[in-house]
Amino acid sequence: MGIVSPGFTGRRRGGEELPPGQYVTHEFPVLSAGPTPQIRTEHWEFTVATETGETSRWDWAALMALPAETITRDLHCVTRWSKFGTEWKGVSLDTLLADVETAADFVMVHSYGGYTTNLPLEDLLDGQAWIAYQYDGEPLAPEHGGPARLLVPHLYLWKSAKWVRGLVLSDTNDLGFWESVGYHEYGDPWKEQRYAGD
Ligand SMILES: Nc1nc2c(c(=O)[nH]1)N[C@H]1C(S)=C(S)[C@@H](COP(=O)(O)O)O[C@H]1N2
Ligand SMILES: [Mo]
Repeated sequence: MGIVSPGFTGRRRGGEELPPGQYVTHEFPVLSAGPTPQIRTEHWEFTVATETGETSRWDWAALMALPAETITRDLHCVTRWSKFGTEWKGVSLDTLLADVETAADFVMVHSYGGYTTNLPLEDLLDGQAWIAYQYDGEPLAPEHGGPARLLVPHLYLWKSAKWVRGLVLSDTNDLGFWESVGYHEYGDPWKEQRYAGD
């Protein structure tokens, strides 16, 4: 038996972890479509509204009381930078949505400051998304979305809404901020779904 396992090329798992058209950066660029909102945790809340109008709320203490996970994931921005191995701490959307009754298929994510982004509800479930409040062992910096942001690392990073304030569940796939000006409604980096029609 060889010491090198089949398929291992000396790069990251067969060199397959960099999606097409991306390059690696070791920086952590800041991309914000407007000014950075300053949200104090004592004023922070996160809400989930269902398609029938039921609303669930968490204040900061309630978020902190939920079981958190530390996860390491690669980030892929549609402007072509990717950052490998970023470490986050946050609460899984599986935990937050566990008691939310819904038959909706879609979600509009809303941020403090007015940013929105849309995605299918199933992309927030099954260990794919978190409300993240620590990056690299430190409280999440305001420019990166602190006190808390959505993290959905399997989609292009514009889906990971910074300063997240809530989800609105819907039967219809309405378009968010970037999606409504021509970015792809789904945004799978492995399929290079950058713009509508890709
Ligand atoms: N609220 C909000 N969230 C946002 C954005 C934004 O402008 N406002 N930009 C998105 C885009 S395009 C990217 S690439 C990432 C950038 O996250 P970063 O600034 O932490 O690198 O945040 C996403 N989330
Ligand atoms: Mo982006």
